[in-house]
Amino acid sequence: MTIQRACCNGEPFFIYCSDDEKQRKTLNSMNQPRKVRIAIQKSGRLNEDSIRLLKECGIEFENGMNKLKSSAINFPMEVLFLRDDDIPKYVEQGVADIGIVGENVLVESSAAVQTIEKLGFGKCRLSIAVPKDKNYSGVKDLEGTRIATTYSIVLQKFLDEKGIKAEIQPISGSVEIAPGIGLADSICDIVSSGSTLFSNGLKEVETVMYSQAVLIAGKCDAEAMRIVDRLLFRMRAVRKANHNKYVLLNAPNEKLEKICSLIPGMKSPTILPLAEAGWSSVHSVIEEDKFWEIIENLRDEGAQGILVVPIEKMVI
Ligand code: PRT
Ligand code: ZN
Repeated sequence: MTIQRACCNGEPFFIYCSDDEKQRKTLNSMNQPRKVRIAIQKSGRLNEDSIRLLKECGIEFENGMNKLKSSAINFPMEVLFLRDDDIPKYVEQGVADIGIVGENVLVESSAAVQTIEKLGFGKCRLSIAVPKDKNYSGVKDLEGTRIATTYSIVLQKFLDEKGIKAEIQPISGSVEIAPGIGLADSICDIVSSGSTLFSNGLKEVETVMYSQAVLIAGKCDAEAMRIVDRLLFRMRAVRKANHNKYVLLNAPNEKLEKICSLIPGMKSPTILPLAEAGWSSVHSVIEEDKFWEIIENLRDEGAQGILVVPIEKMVI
C-alpha cells in the first residue's frame, strides 16, 4: 500500500492508495464503471445531515434512502447504511471506500483510515462529569476513581496524557446513570447541550475531546480517488455557501468607498448605478458568523434597503 497525495480545488489531502492493480483491471475488464462506496449512519444523529449533504452536492438516489444500500442515478456512487461504530472498520477493510462518522467514534475505533474533511455537523464533546454536589478541584481528583464510559480508548489516552491512574468501567449504554447506581464515581460521555447531564444530577468537569462528523477514506485506487476528488470539490462548495450570505444594498455614492471596505466579497463588490442620481446598488458576499456586526456597520455608514439572501453553492 502507498499513500498518495491528491488535490481538490487546490486544497490537498492524502489518501491510502491500494497497489492492487489486479482489482482495477478486473473491474475494467467487466466494463463496469467504478463507483465510490460511501458508508453513512443508517439511523441516528448523523443520518439526516449526511443524506442532506450528499443531496446538496446534487447527488440523487434511486428508490429513496431507506434500504441497506442505494445507488446514485447521476453520480458514480453507492451508499451503504451502517451503524456508526462499524463505519471506520468497514472503510479500513475496503468494504466502503469512504465514510461519514463522528470523530469520537473514529478515534475509539483506532482504524487505519484517513480523515479527509471535517464536515461541520454532529458537533459535540466527550466530557467527564461528576455528581453535581461533589467538590472537584482539578483532574488530579480523578486519581484512583472509577469512570464509566463507552469510550475506553479515548478516555485512557486522556488519562495517560494527564498522568492519572483511574479505573475505567466500560459500559455500552445509559452511561449517565452509572454514578447513581454505584457503578462508578464519574462518567465520560458525549455532551451536546448538557441537559442529559443536568437531568441526571451531574456536572461537566473535563473536556476529553471535541468532535464533529468527518469524511474518512481507506484504500482507494486511482479511479476512486478521482471520484472522491469530485465529491470533495462539491462538498466544499456546499459548505462554503452555507457559511456565506449574498448581500444587496443601496448606498449614497459618497459613502461607497467606506461601505465597500466593509464587504470586500470574493474579489470585490459589484457596484451598479441606481435610477436615482447619487445612489448605487452594491452586491457582495459576507460570512455568516460576522453577519450582524457587518450589517450594523453598513447601516451606520448610511446603507439602506439591505437585502440578505442565502447562497446555494459557492465555487471560488
Ligand atoms: O445506532 P448507531 O450505533 O449508529 O448510533 P448511536 O446510537 O451509537 O449514535 P448516535 O446516533 O446517538 O450519535 C451518532 C454521533 O452523533 C455520535 O457518535 C457523535 O459523534 C454525534 N453526536 C452529536 C452525539 C450527540 N451530539 C449527542 N448529544 N451523539 C450522542 N449524543 C447523546 C449523548 O450520548 C447523550 O446521551 O446525547 C446525549 C447528550 O446530549 P445533551 O444535548 O443532553 O448534552
Ligand atoms: Zn453507535
